[in-house]
Amino acid sequence: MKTQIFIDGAYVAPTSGASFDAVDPSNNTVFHQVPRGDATDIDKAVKAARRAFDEGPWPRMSGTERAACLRKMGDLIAARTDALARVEVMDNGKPLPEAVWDIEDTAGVFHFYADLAEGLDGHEQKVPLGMEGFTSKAVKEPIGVAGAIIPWNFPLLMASWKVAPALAAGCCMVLKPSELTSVTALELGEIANEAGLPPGVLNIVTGFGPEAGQPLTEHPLVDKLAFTGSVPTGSRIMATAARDIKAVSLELGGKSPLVVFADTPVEEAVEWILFGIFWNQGEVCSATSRVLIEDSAYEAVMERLVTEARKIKIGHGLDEGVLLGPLVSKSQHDKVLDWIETGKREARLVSGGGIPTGLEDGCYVEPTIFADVPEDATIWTEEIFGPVVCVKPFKTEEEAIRLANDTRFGLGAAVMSKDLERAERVARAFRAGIVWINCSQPTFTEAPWGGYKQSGFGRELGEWGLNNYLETKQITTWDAHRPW
Ligand code: TXE
Repeated sequence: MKTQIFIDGAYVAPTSGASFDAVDPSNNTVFHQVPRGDATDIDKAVKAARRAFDEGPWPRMSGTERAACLRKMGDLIAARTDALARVEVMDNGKPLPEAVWDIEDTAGVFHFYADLAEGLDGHEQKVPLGMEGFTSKAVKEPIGVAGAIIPWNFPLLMASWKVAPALAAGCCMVLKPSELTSVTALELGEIANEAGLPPGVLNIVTGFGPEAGQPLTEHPLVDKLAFTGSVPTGSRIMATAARDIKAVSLELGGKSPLVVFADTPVEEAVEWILFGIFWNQGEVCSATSRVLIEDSAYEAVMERLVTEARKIKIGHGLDEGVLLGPLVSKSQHDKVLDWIETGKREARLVSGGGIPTGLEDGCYVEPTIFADVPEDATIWTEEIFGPVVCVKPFKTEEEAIRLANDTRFGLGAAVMSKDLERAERVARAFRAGIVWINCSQPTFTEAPWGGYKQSGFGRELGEWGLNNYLETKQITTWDAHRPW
């Protein structure tokens, strides 16, 4: 585990010499010291990235050359899967099998963007013009120096969603991981060096939001900011970026609905509700936190949901068979428990709602289900970001769509029905960027990811993720031999 930040291809102590605690949320003990970067370190990192972009080889290499490096990074991450996953369990709390998925996915993201980098070679689009004597084409170029600020729910995976496409595009980057889960991100420096990434292309500065994140958003040499996190921080970043017109992409929170029609087999509905909200402790931006069930199926689905939720094994992420680990931190734990208290006043608690017996030393919360939640209840409208689901019956398709869309968020939405025409109709009616039919949450590196409304803008993953880091340039030529 690294104890220094990574700037210009080397691990260096932060200027202040200070560090902060990495805390294991399963027992609230400190397991590591993370370097506490600040504005001075961010300035050094941004200047290193700027030099690497303006003078270094990276943006001038062919996509195929960059791809070789990205592919190697993917291979090196894959080779360290077990070690990185175990650190992720300690830092974030998630169960080991889920941490292993994260790391495998992270390696996959680097491999995917290696392929897309190759695709950039020779990529130019002829633009037909309405005037003779001129020819025009559009070419893609890297946007420049990118600053990435990421959250704590999928620590290394969230880094890869930004680092891999940025590097594939030819950008240079400064990455600021979440102060709650910085440990695996710091390993990326060593991996980058082993893969032969030129110095300065990737820089990693750990630290707190106001101390390290804010200066990155304010730095005049940064061209583009990519952020995943809360709405208030996203709003602040957008406002800061507006000062000198930096490009921004934001992936913010959600309050994602799942609409279950009565023709869905009860077991299938329950399986996807459980996965949708209790996977990763519910600390998922697209988590199925609101469930709408057609009233004729409401009782049956609720009964099975409660029965199955009570069977979920809660415990340390490294223990066999555990499906629900602790929440990421004491403050997130307190926040979720506060929401549950609010929920008890606003709706009917039908399962969970407390700290599991015997696990009082960690940040554990029982899988919690609220039923008959009124549409003006704050637990129905606000993101809780924990293992808490709100359920409500509906009568008609129109009502389900209205309730599903009645939110300031628009990240995920899901519908379950054996009538695929209806499912498709509802999917199209959702005002959300990611829509699932007959499932909820599966995420694919190839497919666009991002939100409508206050869930942000810009799309990550797939070719859309690459476009976030590309400029489009028009090159128009006058054929001097032809009349003007
Ligand atoms: O988020 P923040 P927090 C939601 C979720 C959660 C809540 C708060 O509801 O309970 O947000 O989590 C950096 N300038 N999501 O406090 O503050 C910070 O250091 C620049 C949803 O962790 O948004 C971290 O790296 N950067 C979400 C990152 O922003 C700043 C995932 C996220 O922190 C900054 C996480 C500043 N002024 C939380 N202040 C999702 N969409 O998946 C903080 N940061």
